[in-house]
Amino acid sequence: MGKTDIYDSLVKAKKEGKKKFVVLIDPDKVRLGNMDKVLQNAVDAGVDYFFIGGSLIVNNMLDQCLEQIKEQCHIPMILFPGNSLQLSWKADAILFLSLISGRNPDLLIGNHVIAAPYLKLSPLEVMPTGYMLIEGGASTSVLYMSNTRPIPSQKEDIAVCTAMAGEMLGLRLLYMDAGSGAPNPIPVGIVESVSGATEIPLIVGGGIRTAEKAWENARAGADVIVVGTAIEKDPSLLIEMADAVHGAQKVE
Ligand code: 1GP
Repeated sequence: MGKTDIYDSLVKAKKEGKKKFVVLIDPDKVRLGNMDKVLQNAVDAGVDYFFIGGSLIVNNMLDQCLEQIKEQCHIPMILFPGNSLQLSWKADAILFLSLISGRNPDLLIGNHVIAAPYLKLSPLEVMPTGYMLIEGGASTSVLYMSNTRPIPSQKEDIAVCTAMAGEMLGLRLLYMDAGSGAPNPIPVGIVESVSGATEIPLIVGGGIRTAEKAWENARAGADVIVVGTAIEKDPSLLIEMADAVHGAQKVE
């Protein structure tokens, strides 16, 4: 198994104005028995990638979850690790997240030092990602676990400067997240401002519950839209959300 070229595909899609739709699978939340429906819908809807991870994984189901997905479809699996224990060679790639909205040194560089030798040996494609938590109206798991404060959702200038700094430091993706299950998804204004101020692909997620909101954020400049909770609750939403995101392609 070799390294994938997922990053290059994201850059190419961005240049062409094409939008990508990602389903977040939290190995703890999706009971493996229920995965069949999600996987079948994901194939039918043309889901581009799976993100696999959660703030905590308490059931040690990561490897089984990755194996089950691989048995049933060819959609690439990208690790979205909540900590450095959530690593597996069974995935295709990893978001190597630096939590640039926070000031917790472990999540800016500390855990990366621990994970680096493992990742160097692994077949995973490593994608350095500036991860930005934006206030989403509740104390989500990621806020508690990361011990950081999110960027206030009305402070667009802070979000823009943080994203620009991440890009200037050489990070290759930006991920703005309101946190899983956030009551308020990221406002269009911040997506527009951050997207307008940076060149690298922009991932947006957290609290997106409708196809309209997914479409709106993609039109505002998100290159990748991530949905987890809404699809865990209702797998049938997956198809309309994927259609909305893919339909948000910018035609010049
Ligand atoms: C969280 O962006 C993801 O990290 C997805 O959030 O579960 O609210 O869709 P939801």
